[in-house]
Amino acid sequence: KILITGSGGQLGTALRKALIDKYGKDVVIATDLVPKSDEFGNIDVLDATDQKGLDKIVEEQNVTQIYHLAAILSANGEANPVRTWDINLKSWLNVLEAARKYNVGRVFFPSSIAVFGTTANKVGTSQTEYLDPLTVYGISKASGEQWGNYYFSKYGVDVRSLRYPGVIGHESLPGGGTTDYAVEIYHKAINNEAYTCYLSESTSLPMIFMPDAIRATLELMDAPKEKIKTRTSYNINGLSFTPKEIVDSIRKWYPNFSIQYSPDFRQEIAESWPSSINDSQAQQDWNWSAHYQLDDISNEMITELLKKQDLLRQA
Ligand code: VAH
Repeated sequence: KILITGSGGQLGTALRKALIDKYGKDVVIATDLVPKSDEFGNIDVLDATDQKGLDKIVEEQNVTQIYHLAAILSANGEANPVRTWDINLKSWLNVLEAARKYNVGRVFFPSSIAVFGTTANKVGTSQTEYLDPLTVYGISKASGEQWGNYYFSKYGVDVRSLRYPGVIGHESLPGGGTTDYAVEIYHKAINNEAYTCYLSESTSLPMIFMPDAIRATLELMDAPKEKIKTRTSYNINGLSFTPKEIVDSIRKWYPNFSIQYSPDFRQEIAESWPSSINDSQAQQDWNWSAHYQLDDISNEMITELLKKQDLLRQA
């Protein structure tokens, strides 16, 4: 059985579908704080900070893989730093302990470009830069990577991890991230509404389209063990762009799309992150390469969001 925590989140929603497609509905145990049932089956209730509840599922259901997606993201995380740290680390240590105690085969830890801070080179940020993150979320991911490496080297738990850039997808509305503008903007465009962007127009950030992010995750988890040379986390890149560049792309479909820029506290977070990522080690170790460029992303986001809108109208 495959357990997902945080299955209702932005990545969790898409990963749940991909894992069900790959392994079948009966193999995937999707969990989150809030229950849900849809055409893919149920999302059961599990608070990943509840060690007993997690252990019960792992032991009784003979879980062989865990994808730990439950976390509080960068922007929301700043509202209550100590609570963010507690939730992000307690849940991750629960997962690592369950994996150790019950011999779970593989464990996935989603890290983030948020682990980088102002010391790292901003352009082509490499795998081995010094990590001085400036958000609690980034601190929790940087230390989460170290814990994963520790459980691998001390107990042999097969922990694998990716430093996701900002993820763009149509599957769900993102919650509490700094890169969420790149999803919100498409929702505004298809409704012919103006968008107020909370980052300045020239703020370049590394991003990845959801299909590339999911494929990277499955390719990493399927790679033969001996190919995994990094047990903290791999940089992966999709592409980098600025709000101005995504607006120019959207205007190929919506020429009158209007935007205004009103930077808020998330501008400072974005400026502490890389503007582009070097993922050459992932390319070398397990053959990673992204497929989607910006206009492909705009095309698919607009098409899929319009389809959803039509379905909602017919409902
Ligand atoms: C966030 N989407 O904004 C997440 C991600 C790189 C950004 O970690 O917090």
